[in-house]
Amino acid sequence: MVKPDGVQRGLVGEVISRIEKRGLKIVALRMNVIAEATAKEHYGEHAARPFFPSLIEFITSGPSVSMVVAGKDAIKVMRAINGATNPVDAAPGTIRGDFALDVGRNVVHASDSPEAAAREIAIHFKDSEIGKYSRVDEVCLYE
Ligand code: YYY
Ligand code: MG
Repeated sequence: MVKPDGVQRGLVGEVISRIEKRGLKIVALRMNVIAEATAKEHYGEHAARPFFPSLIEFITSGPSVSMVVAGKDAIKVMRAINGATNPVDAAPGTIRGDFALDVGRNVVHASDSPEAAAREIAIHFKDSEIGKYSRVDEVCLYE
């Protein structure tokens, strides 16, 4: 997900470009303003944390871009592309390490496990919205 700060800062293309160039396949994509109830469900694991109210306020403050990304080790690779949660600790070359400074404005979200990915995808997309296709470069990307 490109969060509202990423959209406002014109980073949607940059994020998508990094995902595509890495070889990961975007199989669903939408821009919308996430509803408060949806945001609370998405970040449910953090409900008791002190930053939860501001996180929900921020994530619903404007349009974000949600995606489903597929490919070899997609979850691990996506987390690595994004970088550490706190951008101050994120390595240069990662999205957060290149474009962010504040943990509350860290540009992107990615699921952190297969279970989380299944849960989060179901929150944001219907099955029928997820495309099934091959990219022509898959013959070069994969051994
Ligand atoms: O999965 P990831 O986004 O890298 O971090 P989480 O620990 O799941 O936290 C979700 C989200 O909450 C984080 O991207 C920013 C925000 N947040 C915060 O504002 N302040 C913190 N101390 C920790 C997290
Ligand atoms: Mg997380």
